[in-house]
Amino acid sequence: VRVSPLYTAARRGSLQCCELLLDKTLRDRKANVNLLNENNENALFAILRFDISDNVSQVEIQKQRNEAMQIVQLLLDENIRIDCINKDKSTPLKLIKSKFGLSKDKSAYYKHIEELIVKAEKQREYHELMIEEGILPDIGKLFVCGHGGVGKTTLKDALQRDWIQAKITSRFKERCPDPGKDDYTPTAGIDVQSIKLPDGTKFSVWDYAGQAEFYVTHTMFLDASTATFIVVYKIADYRMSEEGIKFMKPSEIYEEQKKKVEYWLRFIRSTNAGRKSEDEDKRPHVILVASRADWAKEFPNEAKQVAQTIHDEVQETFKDDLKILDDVFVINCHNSQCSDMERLRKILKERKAAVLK
Ligand SMILES: Nc1nc2c(ncn2[C@@H]2O[C@H](COP(=O)(O)OP(=O)(O)OP(=O)(O)O)[C@@H](O)[C@H]2O)c(=O)[nH]1
Ligand SMILES: [Mg+2]
Repeated sequence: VRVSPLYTAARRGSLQCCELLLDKTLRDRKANVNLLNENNENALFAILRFDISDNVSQVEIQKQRNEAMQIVQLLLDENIRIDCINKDKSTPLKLIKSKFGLSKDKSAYYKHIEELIVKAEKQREYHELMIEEGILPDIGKLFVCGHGGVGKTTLKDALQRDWIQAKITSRFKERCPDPGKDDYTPTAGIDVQSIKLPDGTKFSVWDYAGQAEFYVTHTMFLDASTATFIVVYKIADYRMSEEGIKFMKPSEIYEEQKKKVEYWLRFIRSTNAGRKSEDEDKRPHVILVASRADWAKEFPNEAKQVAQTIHDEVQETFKDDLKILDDVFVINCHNSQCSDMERLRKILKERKAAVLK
């Protein structure tokens, strides 16, 4: 029977053996991660077929599961084929699904593995897209960053709506949720989409999930000198406490929001390491957008002031690496026809024209 050492090691759940076989210093003597066994299964199937005995202690079970998950991640990092089809016409993901009927505990374990695989799959799709996008130089690139739930996807949608669409969709898209009512479906990974502003100007928008720094590689910002980054943060917020919802004014969350903005600016800067430019125009251009303007409508001056302060402070901190535009935006991301949204569109268009030149 033809079985590769890696398959056997994974089948037995031996993390140490898998690591040895895939050790980078082995170079071309390293195990081939995609070798198949007689049933056309690669090592990803093998680790899914690794059975942990029920007759050992809980601690031991947990330890073995942890190791198994590390093996899965190791194989994924080595670019193992996720779409491998065995003789029964099954794939690793299908095999996992067949395990969901098991005990609660076991299905949680397989769900975890499924998550790892799906995440890797997304990451790979995204890399492919990146390569395709690389040959579309005529479209301005827009990267929308910011923590989860700040309003990136909402903003991206609103930018595209003209007044007719705004009217048609006003009952749901233009309506903004109250504090505590803003639950939503988070963007998974990165959503790359080609959008058109109402006047027809096109952009390819890279809408990140709040957690997307995990997906980002340095190569994606190779042409950051021509890209535009929008960093979104909240100008007002709320906390859930035992007494209910506690509303937070701009001045109360200023420190926290500034930290978040700085986090993304550092992130943008770090992915551009080594691309420092003396020429200010060649630095990554960043637009700061504060969302949830509607929640701060009782303190419009405070909101403007806090946004301006955050802007001025980070502009100073990052002045050698990033070009943070002078414009300050405090926006309700649902309101596609407000004057700040219109001003944002105008800035984006100018930026694109400048890049094309
Ligand atoms: N009131 C109000 N709600 C907003 C605003 N912007 C976004 N929201 C709400 O906030 C929630 C999250 O918005 P999204 O645009 O999906 O957030 P996101 O930044 O894309 O989140 P991730 O994809 O998880 O990173 C949704 O319920 C939106 O309706 C705003 O300006 N005002
Ligand atoms: Mg989103």
